[in-house]
Amino acid sequence: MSIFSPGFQGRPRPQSDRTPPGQYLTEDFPVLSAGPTPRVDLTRWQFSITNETGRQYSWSWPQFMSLTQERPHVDIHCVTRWSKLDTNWQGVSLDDLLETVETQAEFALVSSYGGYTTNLPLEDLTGGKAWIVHTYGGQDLDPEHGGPARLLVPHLYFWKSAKWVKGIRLLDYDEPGFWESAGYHSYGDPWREQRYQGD
Ligand SMILES: Nc1nc2c(c(=O)[nH]1)N[C@H]1C(S)=C(S)[C@@H](COP(=O)(O)O)O[C@H]1N2
Ligand SMILES: [Mo]
Repeated sequence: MSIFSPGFQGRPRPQSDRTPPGQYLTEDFPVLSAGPTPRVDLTRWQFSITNETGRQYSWSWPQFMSLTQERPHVDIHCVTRWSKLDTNWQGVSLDDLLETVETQAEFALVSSYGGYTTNLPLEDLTGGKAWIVHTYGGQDLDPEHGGPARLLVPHLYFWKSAKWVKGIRLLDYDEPGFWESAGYHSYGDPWREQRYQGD
């Protein structure tokens, strides 16, 4: 007989030591979009990084796809409390995209086809922590999940991972994006439960 009585545990066990506080695990892949899904033709698709002096660095789809491809295997955490473990993506590291970019900027404002924006420190896009991904689970990224390509920054809440990513502006000052202007936390670390301003 077990000496542990399931009825008398002090507190619920976390579902995994990879589940941040206040999150529950899901096997689904919920779609969260603040507006309609933009359709972006690959012949017109362009991704650009603009530095603080206004200099623009751009990649067409073939140029982007010819860069070194990485396969991040990561856990993702949405501020609406679902977390999904072991997601598999393919894309290009921001380290590679930023390699030729001249900048002293500290902040980044990411923008999407469709108008969505989100901000983060430039430091959080470098050091092997962020990618522009075009494949999920071995398939082309669904338009609903951000295809043709989205940002993936899994160490922050998933609203920072802009779908249908179009460009990144590097700035000397922090400029809040769409959800950050609506009261969401400016940084959004799921392990510190930084959901809303003041958390
Ligand atoms: N362009 C754009 N990117 C976005 C969003 C959005 O509404 N528009 N929603 C964000 C939020 S709140 C989350 S949780 C994730 C959801 O990604 P998914 O729909 O692939 O699960 O995308 C983020 N990126
Ligand atoms: Mo979200």
